[in-house]
Amino acid sequence: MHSPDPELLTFARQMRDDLNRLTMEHQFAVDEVLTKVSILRQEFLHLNQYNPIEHVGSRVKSVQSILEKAIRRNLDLTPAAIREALTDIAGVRITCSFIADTYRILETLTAQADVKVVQIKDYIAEPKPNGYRSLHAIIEITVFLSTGEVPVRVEVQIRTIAMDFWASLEHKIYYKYAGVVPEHLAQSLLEAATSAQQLDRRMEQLHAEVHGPKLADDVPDPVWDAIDEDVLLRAWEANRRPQP
Ligand code: 0O2
Repeated sequence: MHSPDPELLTFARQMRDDLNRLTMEHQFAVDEVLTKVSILRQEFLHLNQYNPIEHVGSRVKSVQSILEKAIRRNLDLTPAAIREALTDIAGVRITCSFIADTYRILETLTAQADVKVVQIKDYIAEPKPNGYRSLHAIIEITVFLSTGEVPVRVEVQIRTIAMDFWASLEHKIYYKYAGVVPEHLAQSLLEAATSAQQLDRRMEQLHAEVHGPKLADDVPDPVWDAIDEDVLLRAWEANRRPQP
């Protein structure tokens, strides 16, 4: 092999560095979102003695798969064009117990002041024709680097365990048949999606029946063990005084 053009070599190094930087920035953005989700999860558990999140996963696309998608989309192969067009370089997937929890998590996450909502797609209210259900949000958050602030977009998918189970099987089937799923399998998947939806509703009803609005009364509340009585009385007095 003849030695490469030195200019091309310099360009290749620059491109590699730019793309590595792009993935690094997206990894930082994912870390920020994971911290936010972890705080929401713990706060919810603290307030309600109930954990609405079953599982949280994340991934940042590799340089290789970023380039493949950019080529598929016929994008200009520049870091700026890739950054602008690809909104799923960073992905976070949150699996919840119940449908109501998916909306609650979406609302609380997107209401945060440092989270800019770019796009929301509600495939729970309006499932895809193949039966796919999930909430998708593209959010933008700021990553603070030594070189300055960078806005970075993260795709957040929020769904129930049943929706996630269905989506992961459908994904495998879709790839096995390179996107052309035989009719009988597509039909079975659609029926399975309906069953998953019914299961979600059933589980939510059961949960409401067991816990219902009386959740707070049912849970033993060890407040008297946590605060010494003298301290409690002093705090009570202080809080009853008119505040300046
Ligand atoms: P992967 O391998 O999971 O990353 P876009 O991402 O912009 O090209 P689109 O359709 O405009 O595609 O965005 P949308 O609808 O928000 O979907 C983005 C992601 O949601 C997909 O990413 C999947 O992860 C998931 N998804 C969407 N539709 C389906 C579906 O029918 N079945 C399953 N199993 N997952 C789905 P990628 O890049 O396609 O795949």
